[in-house]
Amino acid sequence: MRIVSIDVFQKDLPVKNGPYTMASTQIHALDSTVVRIRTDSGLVGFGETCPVGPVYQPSHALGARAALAQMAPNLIGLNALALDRAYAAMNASLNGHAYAKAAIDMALWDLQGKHFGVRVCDLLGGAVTERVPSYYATGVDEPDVIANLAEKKAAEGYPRLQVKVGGRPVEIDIETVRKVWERVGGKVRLAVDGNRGWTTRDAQLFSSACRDIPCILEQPCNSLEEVAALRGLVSHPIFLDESSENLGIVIKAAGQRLCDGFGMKVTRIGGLTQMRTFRDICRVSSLPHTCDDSWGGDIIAAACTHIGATVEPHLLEGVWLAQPYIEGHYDEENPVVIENGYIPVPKGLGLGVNPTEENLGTLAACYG
Ligand code: 0XW
Ligand code: MG
Repeated sequence: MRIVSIDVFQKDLPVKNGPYTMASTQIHALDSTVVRIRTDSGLVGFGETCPVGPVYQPSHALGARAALAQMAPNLIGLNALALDRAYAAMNASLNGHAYAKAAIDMALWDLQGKHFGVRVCDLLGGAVTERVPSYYATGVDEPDVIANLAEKKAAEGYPRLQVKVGGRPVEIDIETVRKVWERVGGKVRLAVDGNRGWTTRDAQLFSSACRDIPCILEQPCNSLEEVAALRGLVSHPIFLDESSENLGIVIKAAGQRLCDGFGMKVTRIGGLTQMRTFRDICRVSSLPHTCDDSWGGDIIAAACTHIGATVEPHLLEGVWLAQPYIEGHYDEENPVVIENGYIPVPKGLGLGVNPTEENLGTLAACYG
């Protein structure tokens, strides 16, 4: 099955009730990139990458499409089933830019599933559940606003909540998490995500002020070194998110026990091929983790859900989807949705999401 063409689409994803506020950025609308790979067998595969603005991570929407322009011509004619060979061709065309390679990788997994007549979760080792636990991430806002939202989301059935902090005095973050815990304590699992916004001083102040609240601290500070410096100084477990940029860092962090888990993004790590390796490193290291992306539509949502479905339940912290913050779906017959805090695994072959032409956005480039 040979790759005959690669189409790249630009898709706007406005934030419902936006903006979405994190420690260092406010998000009003997302610029997503959808990839469609056609093959000589007639099968078509879809992938997506959607940086959550240009500040969250070293990735941005225009960069994704420029990287695809660099790589796509060198993929035409390759065997779509030989994923590692295709990945090698991407690496030979462009150094880095894992988040752009992820869109191609995702589309190839989709094609492989369709070719063999199975779902992507089957290719990845098999689903341990058909209902994957999700979590809801609040933005940064006033303590009472976040406490009300947390109570509402816990009542909807989410088994885990992530409260965003950072970018303001840590005393307000402490008040926010205290108020959240008063409302939802014992009902949900709690993560407190600094999105790199705290100093090590802030993290220590928070941890001692909230010693009685069982929560994990996700990417509290900017760098891996700052986060590692907190080990032994704070009483809460620490997860890496933004700092876990590639498998090399994951291996180092797991081997040297620099963290207690990860908030992982499928596109940041380079797609489902890398995500499978990441999952296995975490399994042998007994490290819990999420299977998320920074943002994205149904294609990314399906990819996160398929890999999340294959993680041993005691190690899966949840699969975050942008779906509650987005209007509409790419494939209205097979939407990927959160129902009472859990995501049904898509039933169709491959990723199980086949966008209609009118939902793909604007055709930005064609290769092949
Ligand atoms: C909550 N998320 C998965 C979505 C936002 O893009 C940020 C991210 C995170 O955990 O940092
Ligand atoms: Mg995070």
